[in-house]
Amino acid sequence: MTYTVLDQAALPGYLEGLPRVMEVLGDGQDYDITEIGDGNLNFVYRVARTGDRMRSVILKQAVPYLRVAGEDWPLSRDRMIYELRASRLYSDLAPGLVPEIYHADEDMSVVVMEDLRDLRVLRYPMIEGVVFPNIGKDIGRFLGKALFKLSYLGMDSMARRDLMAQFVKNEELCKLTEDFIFTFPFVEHESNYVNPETNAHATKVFRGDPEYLKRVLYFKEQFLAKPDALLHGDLHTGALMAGPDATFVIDPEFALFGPFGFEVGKIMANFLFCYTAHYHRPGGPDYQDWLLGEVTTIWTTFNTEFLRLWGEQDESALLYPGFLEPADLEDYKADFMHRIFQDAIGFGACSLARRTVGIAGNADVRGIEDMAVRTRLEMMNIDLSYLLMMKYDSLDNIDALVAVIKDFHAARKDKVLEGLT
Ligand code: ADP
Ligand code: SR1
Ligand code: MG
Repeated sequence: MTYTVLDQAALPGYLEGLPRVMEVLGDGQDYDITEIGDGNLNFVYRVARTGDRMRSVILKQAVPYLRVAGEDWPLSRDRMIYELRASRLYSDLAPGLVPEIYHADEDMSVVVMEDLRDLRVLRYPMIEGVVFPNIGKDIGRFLGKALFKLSYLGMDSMARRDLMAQFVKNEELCKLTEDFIFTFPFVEHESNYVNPETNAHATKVFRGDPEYLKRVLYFKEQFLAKPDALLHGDLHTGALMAGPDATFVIDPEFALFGPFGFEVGKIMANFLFCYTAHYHRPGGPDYQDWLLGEVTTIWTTFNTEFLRLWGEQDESALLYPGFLEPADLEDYKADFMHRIFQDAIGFGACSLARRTVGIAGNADVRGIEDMAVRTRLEMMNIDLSYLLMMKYDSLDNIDALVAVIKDFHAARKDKVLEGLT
């Protein structure tokens, strides 16, 4: 089919040609169609059978530009190819953690999928202070399964290289990450967020510090050069949908082979942003404690799941049965997980900086209307990024990380709270 942008009028005709989708939507004449996309890149519609909200699907279409920047910023539609490929893989290895795909259409850059109608994009209830009892565990399980099974530990050499070839051309989105996460926030750049005070603080704290910048460059180097596993590539709280009993991962269009720590650190950092936001948002200290507890749970669950799968695998691209004596293998595993842990902190520090001073900031803090409050919290995230980047290689376990974060906040809390209410 020749590519056309589907507007609301064209959606029924498109969907009616798809038997699986019509099974979900059922018989009837009319549809209720709403554009629900709040993302940065694509158009997303909910199509429901009029009068029956339980009969609905989500249709997502990539357009040949970067939506957040407008039609003048071209971006090829190829990103949908990678979203579809990654979605298929995740459906197989993490069923129940990703939406069911009803229809995949590479020519039209379209995916039609299960409507997670009773769930919310995690970022927004987290801003409101809603507790999700299983969130850290679900995220950790997803990370453990996906990162192990789609790595050189879980795949044989041939299958792994074949899979790498299927993702190597997701070049434009990789370039967005290289620029917008690892470069532009750390220099003066026109794409950066405009808040003169915050910007001046970033310049004072890290843009002029070669030790910090060398560390950022080291993490960019890892992102470019270390294809550990297939990553989702954009796993933040806006790419998770959650309810009291369910967690789903959406939006894997940035999928690439990259370092384990990038995936783990990015999502952990999103919980740290939210912590800062709750000096002003309604959750207060209890919610902040919960957030930090979930950071721990994400890490410990990931670590346990990853090692559980490793315990079941003795042969893969990396592994050869009997290559190490059992005790030596245990040492190797401990070193391996330790490296991922420290990398996750460094990547998390990049993420904290990027979402504070770069394009596409997190609503947690950037959505605060009172500019004086927002600026104060942004400065705090800049300082936290600096601290974690300078300390990542001296933190040996999750308790040490939590202690450093707690000390950081304890030292600043009173000053931040002055006049905040
Ligand atoms: P983008 O790639 O443009 O960032 P997303 O995949 O993040 O788009 O989707 C944008 C929004 O659409 C999400 O924030 C969410 O509100 C909604 N959405 C996406 N997928 C689903 C789904 N399967 N069920 C319900 N809502 C969804
Ligand atoms: C222009 S960069 C836009 C950002 O949105 C996506 O969600 C990614 O995080 C990307 O970095
Ligand atoms: Mg997206």
